Amino acid sequence: VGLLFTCVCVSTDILLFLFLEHKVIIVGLDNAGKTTILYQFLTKEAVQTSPTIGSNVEEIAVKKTRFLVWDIGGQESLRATWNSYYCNTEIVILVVDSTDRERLTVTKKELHRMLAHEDLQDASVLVLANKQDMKNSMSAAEISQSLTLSSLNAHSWHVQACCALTGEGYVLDWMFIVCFLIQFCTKKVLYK
Ligand SMILES: Nc1nc2c(ncn2[C@@H]2O[C@H](COP(=O)(O)OP(=O)(O)OP(=O)(O)O)[C@@H](O)[C@H]2O)c(=O)[nH]1
Ligand SMILES: [Mg+2]
Repeated sequence: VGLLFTCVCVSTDILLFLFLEHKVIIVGLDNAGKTTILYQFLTKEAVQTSPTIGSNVEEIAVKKTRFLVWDIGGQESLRATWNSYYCNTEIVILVVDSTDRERLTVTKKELHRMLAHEDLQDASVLVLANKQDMKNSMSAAEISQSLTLSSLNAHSWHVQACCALTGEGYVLDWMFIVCFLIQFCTKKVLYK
């Protein structure tokens, strides 16, 4: 009976995941490439961007699953407003400029502060190590270590190297499948 109950719960979770809309926020420091990533997802092209004041929001559908994706401006003066986007967020995408070694400690501080917020307790984290086309870019492993991702015991996370200009490193379907797997296999299913 226990196994049957678990199977029913898992199936319900999968169906709910597939047919409901999910809220995603894209955060990271200014110039990390967040807006470029959002529109690369949508248009499959590198669009010309300017610094985001406030946010951009787009709905992205992957088969029947819809994601409401908020791209939030990363300038220092805007970071205090990030928390107004946290409510009901299921997936946090943190974009890192992999060439920006100097500000990685600032990113780390922002990430850990953000994940301490009660509205993000159930959110999964996808870190995109962007700008891999640039010389001297840090690897995904280096970024993972500098951000101390392994200390994120309360959150499911995954780090992925990518290049927003070419779209290399994140095939949209694949990325959301990863989000689905980390969110449901590690949290919702196992801890039910
Ligand atoms: N070489 C390279 N440049 C990139 C890449 N992704 C983004 N850029 C460039 O980085 C700059 C900043 O990109 P945006 O997408 O506007 O950055 P953002 O994170 O949205 O910045 P804010 O809106 O200020 O928070 C632009 O000139 C992009 O063309 C990448 O993968 N490689
Ligand atoms: Mg932007």
